[in-house]
Amino acid sequence: APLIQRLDYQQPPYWIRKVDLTFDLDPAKTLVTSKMQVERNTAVPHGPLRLHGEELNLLRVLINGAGVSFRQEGAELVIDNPPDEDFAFEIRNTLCPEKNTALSGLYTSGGSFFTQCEAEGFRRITYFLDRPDVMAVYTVTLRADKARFPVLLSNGNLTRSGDLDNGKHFAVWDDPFPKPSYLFAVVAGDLVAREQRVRTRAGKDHLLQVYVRRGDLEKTEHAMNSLIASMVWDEARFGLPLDLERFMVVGVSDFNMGAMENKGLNIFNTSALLASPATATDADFARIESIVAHEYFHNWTGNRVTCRDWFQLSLKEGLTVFRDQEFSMDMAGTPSARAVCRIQDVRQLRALQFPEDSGAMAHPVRPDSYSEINNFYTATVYEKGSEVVRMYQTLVGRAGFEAGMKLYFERHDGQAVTCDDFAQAIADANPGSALDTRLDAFKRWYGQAGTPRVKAHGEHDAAARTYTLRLSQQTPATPGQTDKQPQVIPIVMGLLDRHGMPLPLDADGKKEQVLVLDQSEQTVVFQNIDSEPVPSLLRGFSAPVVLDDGLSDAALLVLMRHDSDPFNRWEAGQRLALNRILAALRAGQPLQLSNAFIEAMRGVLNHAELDPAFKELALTLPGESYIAEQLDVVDPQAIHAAVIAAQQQLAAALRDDWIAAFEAHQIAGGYTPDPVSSGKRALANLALSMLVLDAQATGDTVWPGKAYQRFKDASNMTDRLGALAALVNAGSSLAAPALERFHALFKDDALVIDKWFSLQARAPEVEGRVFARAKALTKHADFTLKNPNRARSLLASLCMFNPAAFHRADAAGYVFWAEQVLAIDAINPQLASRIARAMDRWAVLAEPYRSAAREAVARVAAKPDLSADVREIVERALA
Ligand code: BAL
Ligand code: ZN
Repeated sequence: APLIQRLDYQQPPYWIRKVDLTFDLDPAKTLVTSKMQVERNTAVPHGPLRLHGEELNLLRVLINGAGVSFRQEGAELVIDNPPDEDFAFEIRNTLCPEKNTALSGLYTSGGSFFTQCEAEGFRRITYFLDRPDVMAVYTVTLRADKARFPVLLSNGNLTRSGDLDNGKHFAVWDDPFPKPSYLFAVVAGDLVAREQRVRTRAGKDHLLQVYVRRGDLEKTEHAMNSLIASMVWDEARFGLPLDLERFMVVGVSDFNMGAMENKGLNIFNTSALLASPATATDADFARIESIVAHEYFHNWTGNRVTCRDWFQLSLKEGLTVFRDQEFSMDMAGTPSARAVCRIQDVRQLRALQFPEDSGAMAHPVRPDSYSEINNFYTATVYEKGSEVVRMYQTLVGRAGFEAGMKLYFERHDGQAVTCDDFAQAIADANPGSALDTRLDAFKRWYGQAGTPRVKAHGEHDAAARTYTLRLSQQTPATPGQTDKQPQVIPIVMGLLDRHGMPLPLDADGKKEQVLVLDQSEQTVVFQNIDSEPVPSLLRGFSAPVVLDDGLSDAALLVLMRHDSDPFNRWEAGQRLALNRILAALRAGQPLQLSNAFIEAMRGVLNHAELDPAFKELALTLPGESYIAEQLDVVDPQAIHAAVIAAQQQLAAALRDDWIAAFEAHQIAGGYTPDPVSSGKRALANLALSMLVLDAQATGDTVWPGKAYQRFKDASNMTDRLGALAALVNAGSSLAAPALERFHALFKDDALVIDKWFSLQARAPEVEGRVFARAKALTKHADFTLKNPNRARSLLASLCMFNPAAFHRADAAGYVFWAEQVLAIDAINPQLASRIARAMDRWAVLAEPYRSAAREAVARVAAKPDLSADVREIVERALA
């Protein structure tokens, strides 16, 4: 597949302004008639009309009602000499939705029709200028068998519907907003809806609907509540109302992504939509709330203002992730609950984006080239992109950012624009700001890949009563980018005295400020500092960088106990743990936690004021992939052994405290997924897992028994899965009967069975048993590669989230990976290329893993008929 370059962008030679689509829906052979109004784009040289199309049967092509000569060139339909004047263009083609296992374009799932058009799925429905800068108004007529497909949905408003001959019926949908083809959607099937009418601030009435399969209706209440909360929030925070009379959300079990923001007709993976206390965990409830919000927020950031080309993907994704993260924080409420959200987001960034930024697939937030755009729906474009948006807000302030957003919509509503347009709007709304004065340098965040390393070193001069902070930055080389320029890095900071009291930073007595690091090296001097302070830098994780402040354990303990910034309190504890783990790994010695660390953790666990949710995060050790990020040569087995040793020591040393914590955080009464209750459940579950782990070491049978009982009696999935995980992760002999029971209880609930697979594939490895079990599970009657959730629940869990089970000295993990990637690639290239990314960082592995991993990647790359998706991943890995 050709490499597409960002700088090659050109406007299309034609615009399609209006589309009238008719679907005769049949799973085996759907007929599509597309009538378009086409207009020559006089801004670019005259040229042929080239339409994208894939896996289509072309029946006829008419221009102004008459046949026309055309060529098919690769996947393109080419008309060499279209008229100069506006013309009517008609295409007829058929396609086979039931054979569409790639789940891109129009496909069937559970007997109903669904679409996924982002990024380039529309060309699998009909021939089109399938690019986001071609925006058209759509009218869609759907015709189908009424008994099998009673519900017929598309974007916009339902304008007509009725019965036809032969048991068929039809519906006509009009979407008044011009949109790119990637936002087009169709749903047809036997679905039911939860409905809610709402009135916005402006007094407009709207109908909200959540469509699901019969039987799932009672699992849609949380999604509906989340949708309403999202509407209220977007109006209150950014002044952005719902612009449609009807807003529909539909669930589908077979879906490559989490969800999709099609105009007025969002389509959701059921895993991001359905929740009940009995079947979904607190984490599921939180994830659903944030994804419903994310898709809803796209209506403005993505749909009303869209991307000029796919290189600008972060324009909508980074911004919309930022918006959903802000929403989740505002929903969480208290400062402590907000901090918990922030910590979770940063953990996610470090676990997924940091490794991406230092691996074979490292790319800028705005990539420079791609061969398959689906490969760039990444943690960098999404999560790092969100951090970039957060830095704008940090540099111009919250009110300044809101003014910038307002200007962005004033300038660009209805347009397809670039990241530069967004940056310019925020800067222009804040003249003279720290952003405006450094805009070009700030935009390096869009162009430079790699996570910047920031070093800080402070010196106190007792005689001069000054504290001099020397900051430096360096961004490591990434594939194709060797020389990096300094980034603009906002560092929110404060200084504490050694008792933890905040020190004034200037004559006004300010206790916190934003330092803007924009040079390779910079020095800041603080006056009137009587004694050696403890710097608290990068508060709230104010920039996506790795900070090395060289702080001693004693200084970290001061921060952990006293920092006014809860994020940095958490971070200090993580750093203490990380320092121990890294020291043991570097020395090749067994890990031994210090007493100071253990006592600090005891202090957190028993703290009278800290929230349980915060305690749970503080007492959870850094993840194995984040630890790997700190090392030049990665031995997954050694990292795993160090983490397990640390857990066991923490489990044993705090045993009585874990018991107290477990008992103190039981909840009486019904289940609600609010932050306070979920924090209590999270801490109780952590305590239980520690107690079962410790019991495994001491031979105690009481706590495994209690865990089993709790597993059986649990009134909600969070507690049930928590107890099951405690047994499975500790390797208890009660794990097997509990797993069996769990499967029997939930055998008819696919989303819960996904958890069952995932839990087993993510269990801490002991002597190859977890790998063997995961491999055996591919033969389980419930396992299939055709359903992305199911495939990921086993394969991504093992290959991407269980390094110690996957990276084996005998290379069996890599052989397994290669087999699965090839098998999935024949069915669903997008899914296969996700799993393929398990090998992104083979080059940093220690031997013997490194050579064996490379060999497996090379074996996949040697297959001649790979999809463009997987080919790009493995070739970048080998480059
Ligand atoms: N636009 C793809 C799915 C999402 O990010 O919402
Ligand atoms: Zn999105």
